[in-house]
Amino acid sequence: MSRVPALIVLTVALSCAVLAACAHMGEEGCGADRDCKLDRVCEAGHCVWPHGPAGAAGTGGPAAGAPAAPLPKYALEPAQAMFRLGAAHRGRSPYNLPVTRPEIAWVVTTGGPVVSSPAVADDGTVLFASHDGKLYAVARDGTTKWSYATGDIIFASPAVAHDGTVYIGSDDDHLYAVAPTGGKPRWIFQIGACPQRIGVGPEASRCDVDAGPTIGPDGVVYTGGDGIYAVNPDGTLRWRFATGGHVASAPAVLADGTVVAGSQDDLVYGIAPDGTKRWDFRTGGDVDAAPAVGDDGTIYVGSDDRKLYALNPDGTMRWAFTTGGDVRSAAAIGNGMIYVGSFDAQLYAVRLDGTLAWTFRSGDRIISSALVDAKGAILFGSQDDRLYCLEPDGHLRWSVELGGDVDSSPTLAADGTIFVGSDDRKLYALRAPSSPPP
Ligand SMILES: [Ca+2]
Ligand SMILES: [Ca+2]
Ligand SMILES: [Ca+2]
Repeated sequence: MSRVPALIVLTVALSCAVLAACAHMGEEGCGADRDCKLDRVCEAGHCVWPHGPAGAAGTGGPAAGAPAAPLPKYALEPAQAMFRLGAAHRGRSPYNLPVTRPEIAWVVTTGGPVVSSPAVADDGTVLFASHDGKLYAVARDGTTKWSYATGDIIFASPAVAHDGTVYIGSDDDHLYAVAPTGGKPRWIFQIGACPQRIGVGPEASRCDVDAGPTIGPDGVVYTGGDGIYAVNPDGTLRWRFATGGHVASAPAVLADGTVVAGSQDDLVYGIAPDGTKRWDFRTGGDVDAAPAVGDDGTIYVGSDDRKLYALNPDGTMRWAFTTGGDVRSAAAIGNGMIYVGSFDAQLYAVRLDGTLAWTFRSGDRIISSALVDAKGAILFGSQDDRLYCLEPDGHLRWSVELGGDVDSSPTLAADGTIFVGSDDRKLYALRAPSSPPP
């Protein structure tokens, strides 16, 4: 693990942003595998099907990292403004979804698809990112407060720390800590030492920072790249755990501090707070879905082998539930149920014992992770370009058609406003007509 001095990294990144010389993100073709839908990979600027499944063997093992400095344990309430609404990734909102079909209150149009899932800060500011490489901060009325340009496209979702610092990962292989005012970087941390940070081919995407980031209860920032990373709030490396494949899965944190993340080496890893491996669990495909942790510590995680797994906190399997397609979306946990979308276009409601309660069929693949509201209603997007709201029993409450795939996971503000991104380059704010303006 090479720790490049922050000043050098900052200079390089800012040069990229200013000159736009590092950006390869045209609407046609691709700049990295992550630009490509499904399992296609980016070769010579075009999305193509690989010749066979990438079955890289796991080479997991603790890697040399900085010694872990002691941090105050649970000194603060866990942060909530991040992907899946917390480090347990339950996707459970304390607020209520609109009872009637919401209307579009405003949109922010960016320069690329918005796959990133928005986060709402304490002051109501909406943070999200776009394939145009920028992190955006938008006020409650829809006006853009600031944006911050990274050096490549962004799939990741922002996470907001207690002091307002916004963390975002970019396919330029860096994790950024951006100040809440003015969008200036507090620090920039390079993930891995991939020889090609930006551009085409597997080497350019292996160190992409497209997982999370996740803020642990102690403020440590967890993300992925060519392994699983723990970064201290001051921007220094806490530890790195090497994996046998790219980590695109946002790490989740168990109550005892165990960090759980999946990898394209087909394994789910449980990593102790000191960065050493506690266990791993082998699935039959890439694990690009973020794990979610139930109230009893059960870990729910999907795999490209079409299954949703329930693992005990020690990494042993409790059950596996088979869907009809790849499971890339994170499971939502609420109302005594597990909700997960699949590439077979269905959202599954699975009981805690692994039996099926019901399914809802959308018109295309589901990558978007569902949100469960305070009363058990469910919200998710589909590649049929719709955002769906379901009653707790699985019946449709309403749906809204947007302008492109909805791979972004929607989030919900206290006033009932929904925020979600779409491949039509827009971030949407949706609000029921009866709701008062913010
Ligand atoms: Ca990259
Ligand atoms: Ca694999
Ligand atoms: Ca579509």
